Amino acid sequence: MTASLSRASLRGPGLQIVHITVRDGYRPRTIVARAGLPLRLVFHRDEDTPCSERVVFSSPHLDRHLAPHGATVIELPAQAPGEVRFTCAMGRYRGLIRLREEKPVAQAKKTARARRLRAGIATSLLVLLVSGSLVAVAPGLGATPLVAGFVLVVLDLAVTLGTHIRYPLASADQPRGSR
Ligand SMILES: [Cu+2]
Repeated sequence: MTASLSRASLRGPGLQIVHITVRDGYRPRTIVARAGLPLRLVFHRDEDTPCSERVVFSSPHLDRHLAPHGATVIELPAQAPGEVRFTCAMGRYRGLIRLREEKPVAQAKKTARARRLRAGIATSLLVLLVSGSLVAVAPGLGATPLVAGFVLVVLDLAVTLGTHIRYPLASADQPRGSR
């Protein structure tokens, strides 16, 4: 059983892919994909009725032949958020692709995580600098400031890296250097 709604899966940076079965209609009928990324559609046409011979897209305007009892790959270019309709030549089979922007919330979380990591590293460097200076300025204190500094740095890094490992910064589905 194929669900009537399917989310395009991400394959490495910059590629999303979805498989569609063509038989008495399209399954899934509704596809959710990310806007601004190319979308690869693999049509598996399990019939040879003339009805499903061609698939026509609303955006971009494409009209493609689908091999009977075989797979046909159709690449859609990156597009703005919105809806793309695809139908058979007669308009009897209907499918819909919803192109959505990546959730701004997820984006904001990534930015906040990056900021936390930078702040954590900056704090560590500052603590090392201060404790190092104390040793130089007040030799009477011995190595105490340095030891205390190291303990603080280790604690700080543990907290920072702990957060970082739980929510990795570089998510694989984020295309590098895209606009
Ligand atoms: Cu048709």
